[in-house]
Amino acid sequence: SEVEQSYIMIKPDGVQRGLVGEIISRFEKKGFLLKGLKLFQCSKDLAQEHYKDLKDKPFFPTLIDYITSGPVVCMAWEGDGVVASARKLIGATNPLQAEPGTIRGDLAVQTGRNVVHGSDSPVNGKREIDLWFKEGELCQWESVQTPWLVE
Ligand code: YYY
Ligand code: MG
Repeated sequence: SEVEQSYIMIKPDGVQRGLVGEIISRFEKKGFLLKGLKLFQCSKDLAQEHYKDLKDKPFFPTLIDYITSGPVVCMAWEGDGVVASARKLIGATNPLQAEPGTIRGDLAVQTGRNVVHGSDSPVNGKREIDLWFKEGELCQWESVQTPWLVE
């Protein structure tokens, strides 16, 4: 598919804190199309591959421990401009700097517990969806809302 997709993931703190519905709801209400969704406990290998660009950062080992500390919710969302828009909905990496109204701005206080991940480019959106979802786990479907969202 040529349509832009973003990999959005509710991190273990978001799952433990009962924020799954709240976070999914923000993307649903915005009007993007949900293509894949699962609760998943990931391996260290997968977490390290996902965050491979950060492997030399001092916080990398604790980041991997955190992401593998419990189940995450993996999502693939689709739509024109979804990558940048999702990053706006999510807010700044440091939740204390994230604007009110954003997910991190409303629901978190620390960079190391910032509840949600969003891809930083369409290329990484595709890379991360390929990494986290297997063949057959994404759905091809049309939402009845689409004609009321896109003219
Ligand atoms: O894309 P985003 O999640 O907003 O930030 P990244 O710079 O890609 O870092 C990924 C992840 O790493 C971040 O969500 C929390 C963690 N992290 C950290 O623990 N300490 C930092 N100084 C920077 C990032
Ligand atoms: Mg990032």
